[in-house]
Amino acid sequence: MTGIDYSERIPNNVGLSDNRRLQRALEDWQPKFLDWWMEMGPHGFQAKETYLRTAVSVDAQGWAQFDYVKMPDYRWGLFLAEPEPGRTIGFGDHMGAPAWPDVPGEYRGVLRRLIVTQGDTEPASVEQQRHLGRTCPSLYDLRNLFQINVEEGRHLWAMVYLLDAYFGRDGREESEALLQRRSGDRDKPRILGAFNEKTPDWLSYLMFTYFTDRDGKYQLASLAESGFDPLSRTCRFMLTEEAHHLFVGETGIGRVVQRTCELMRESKTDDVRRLGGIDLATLQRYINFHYSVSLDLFGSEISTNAANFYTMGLKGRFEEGKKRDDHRLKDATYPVNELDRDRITMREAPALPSLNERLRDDYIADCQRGLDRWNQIIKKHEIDQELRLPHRGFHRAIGLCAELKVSPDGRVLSEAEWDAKKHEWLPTEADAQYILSLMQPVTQTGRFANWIAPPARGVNGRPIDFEYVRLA
Ligand code: BYC
Repeated sequence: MTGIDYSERIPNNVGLSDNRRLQRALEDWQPKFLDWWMEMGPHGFQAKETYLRTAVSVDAQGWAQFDYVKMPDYRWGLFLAEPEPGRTIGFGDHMGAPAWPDVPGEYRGVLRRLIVTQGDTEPASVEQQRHLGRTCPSLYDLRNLFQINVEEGRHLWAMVYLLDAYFGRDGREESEALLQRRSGDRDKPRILGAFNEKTPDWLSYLMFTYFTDRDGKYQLASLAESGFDPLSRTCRFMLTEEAHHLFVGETGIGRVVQRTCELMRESKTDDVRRLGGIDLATLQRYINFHYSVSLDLFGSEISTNAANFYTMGLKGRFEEGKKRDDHRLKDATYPVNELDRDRITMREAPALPSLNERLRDDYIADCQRGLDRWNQIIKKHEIDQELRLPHRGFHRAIGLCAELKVSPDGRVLSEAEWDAKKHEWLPTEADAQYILSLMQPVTQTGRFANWIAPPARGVNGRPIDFEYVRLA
């Protein structure tokens, strides 16, 4: 069961050939997916051979195989993690009951919406990143971008499988709609805010893979706890792929910080723009932006939706199994933000409707770990500056702070105060123009753009100067 059957038109480890109805539905969807990929996938590189990894089995040992592939020939398919024999539901009203092999009728609508929301982000991110290839800082980075793009495409397959296999005609309609919405399109936008923002340059992309892909990690981990077993198994396998996306973000920003520090040391100035680098102040503004739009992805501090998802056994907490409480949370409380006139304070709120905030807290602590590592790089260069996460209320569009103007250090401001300062805190038009001016493609093997340091090592034991994408 762990091996993936590549002799079939749709590679899978779900026994697709035994389910003719599902096979037909997915074979009908496959060419539409490919049309979408050709129209909205990486622009200008579809015919180039890229050194990509493909899943060959879903167990912990060596699930990946690396080889040159043209992206449209990538074998997108359906992969579920191994079933856990005797798995029971770990939280909510059905705690202790056997995990559901099928959708419980009464939760059908809610579950479908959760799966559609998750599924919608996957093609959205590919659309956001489709023009980056032509300004790549190196072949190594170009390859990593394409790896992420094909895997986001596969994550779309993962959600479409659930919709087609378990939600009948409604599911098939949702699968079609996932290919019809477009990131940033005013008439048919993607569902969540951050997935309609632009990713116009490589700094934005690295920030996106650090901050926004990390939301993916926390949402997928919560869905991996689901009582609906096929969703749990799908998400467990997706998480193994997600790790690489987070690696690209963390090491990518780390390499930018490294290069900035080298330039600062060489020239004894903070103003590394003169030398074609990205100054720490600009990096801080990009962090502020991407972190705040990613915080919005967790929903409101107080959410009856979140409470219902949990009580119904559909979406758990991060690492639910490791928590030492009753896993029902009917009487528990959790600290959330509150507005006390013009100050943001904390209060204990009922734990169930606070679950979005709790997941956001786990996410924030994880984000901070990367910043600590980047700050270590700065310190190693004996530079007395630090990158910081802004206050959680800063620049928010969802939840308690959506109507407020909050400074990075957490003060509630008047409109006038905000307007006077926002250019110091968020990327400006001039920042964006400067970053765009740096986006000159570097495509010789082993060469890197001046604004980013080379990585510590290559992919899959290959050297840094390996021909990761064959452009000739
Ligand atoms: N933008 O009760 P509330 C990833 C809506 S990333 C626009 O607080 P809830 C990836 C909300 O839908 C992970 N609308 O929200 C990363 C609700 O509308 P309805 C994606 C928003 O439901 C990089 C209303 O506001 N996965 O995988 O508790 C690359 C009230 O909100 C937003 C998931 O998100 C927003 N930001 O929580 C590739 C997991 N936030 O229902 C991939 C599945 C809220 O009143 N989704 N709204 O019409 C969920 O668990 C939940 O839907 C959310 C929202 C956590 C997103």
